[in-house]
Amino acid sequence: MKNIIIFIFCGILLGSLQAQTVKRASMPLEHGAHRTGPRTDDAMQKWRENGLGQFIHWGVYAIPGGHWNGETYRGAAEWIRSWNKMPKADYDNLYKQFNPKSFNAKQWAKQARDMGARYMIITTKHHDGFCLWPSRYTGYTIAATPYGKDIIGELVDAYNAEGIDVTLYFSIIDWNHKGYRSSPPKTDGEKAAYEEFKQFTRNQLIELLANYPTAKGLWFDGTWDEAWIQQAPWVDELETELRAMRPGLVIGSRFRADDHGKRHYDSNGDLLGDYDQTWERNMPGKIEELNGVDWDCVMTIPENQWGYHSDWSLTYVKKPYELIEMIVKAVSMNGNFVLNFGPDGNGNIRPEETHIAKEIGAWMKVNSEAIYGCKNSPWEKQDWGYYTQKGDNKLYLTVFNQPLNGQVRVKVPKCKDDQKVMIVEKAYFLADRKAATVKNAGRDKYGNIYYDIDSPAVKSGSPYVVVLEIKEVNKEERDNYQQAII
Ligand code: JFZ
Repeated sequence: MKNIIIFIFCGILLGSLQAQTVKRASMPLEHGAHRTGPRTDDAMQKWRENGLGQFIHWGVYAIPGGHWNGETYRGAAEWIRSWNKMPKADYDNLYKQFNPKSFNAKQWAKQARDMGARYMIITTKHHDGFCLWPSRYTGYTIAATPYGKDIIGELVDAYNAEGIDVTLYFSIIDWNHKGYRSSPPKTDGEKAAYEEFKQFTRNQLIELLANYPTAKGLWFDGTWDEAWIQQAPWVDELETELRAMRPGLVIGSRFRADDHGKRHYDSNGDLLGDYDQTWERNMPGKIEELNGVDWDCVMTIPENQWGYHSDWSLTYVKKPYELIEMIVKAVSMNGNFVLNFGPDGNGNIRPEETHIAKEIGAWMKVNSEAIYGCKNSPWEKQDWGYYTQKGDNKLYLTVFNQPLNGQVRVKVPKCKDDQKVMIVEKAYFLADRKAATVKNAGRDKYGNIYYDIDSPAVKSGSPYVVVLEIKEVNKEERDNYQQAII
């Protein structure tokens, strides 16, 4: 089993590497991308402007929390059922104990809002098949637990009340359904069972959209099985049906394959779905790797734990500073950053996660203007940090690596119209809106202009933001502005 999992993960890894080196071709496809280029509608624009999201992995795996019978499972806690030291029957009976007494959807939602999350992705059903909503199509749901109440409903209401959009995570892999399989069905019996599984999957998805009319997106997972890949035409039809049910619905690239079994990007190199979903615990180095697509980065705080694992001492754990850098970096390359939380079996968010949420929130409170609604800037990245940009005129410099001489140097891009030059109309620190002094730092041998922003070292060591309001002006006008900024 362990080998199978390693094999699956290697396959997934290769799949995502492929997605990053897309070669464009042109061949007729029946089940390729339905669109080339990013979506332009309001719902997608809202998704794009979110910047920061929260992921929540919660299910019965939170009860063992990475341990069984005094032994520790070092893999991802939500995969503990696949561990040979945990009997399947024991796992499959955990739901009878699921009674998260401390669960408070409003508290989670408030914490997410205070962190600055604009959307939340919740595991409605992970690979084990356990449903956090009372599905009519299986008995293996929250309705059969001592808790009994609809957790997805509670979360959707609480998050929406805080102004946070909800996206429903749904695993196609379902270890609890008898018709589910990873390899393509061969015998008639297997085929019939798989057909039942497909109908079950469709029913559940329609049920989710019907039950939660405010849900903005579906985040699919577990779609790498050969059996599923071979269902491409049927999945394509299902995707169309779901989109028709919910106009504006946002679905990533991890749902269906194309005619030739290609995932994420079709055989012509066009993105399948609305955004690239390959950036799992990983980020592009440069925007050029992205082919102009929308994308999200989903990130764990420990190395690879999504569900609750009680022992984080077994793993490297990210610091708030690193996560803040990832948020800014993602937005600087037109992506959304989604940070995962794994609440425990009682419904508590662990103190380490609460601490991180608070630190990120404190930073976002001051600096979120550099995140929400921002996108990549054409200004060339420098080693002090990242540029993000709003519209054509507002540039945010988030400085992570404070220059020792206190001068944040920027390279001013040339204007397309060579009669024009780019000037800085206004410069200030986002934290206190105090003006920053901008000095002309001369030209290099290629004629590129540089400015230095006089930026006193920030004592807290916290990354800070300088705002530049920029404008293209005619060359002769430039001196007026230079006086203002020197
Ligand atoms: C999957 C799940 O197996 C995991 O438990 C978690 O829910 C995560 C969000 O999704 O794991 C993956 C899926 C895809 C890749 C890596 C791990 N990938 O593309 O590299």
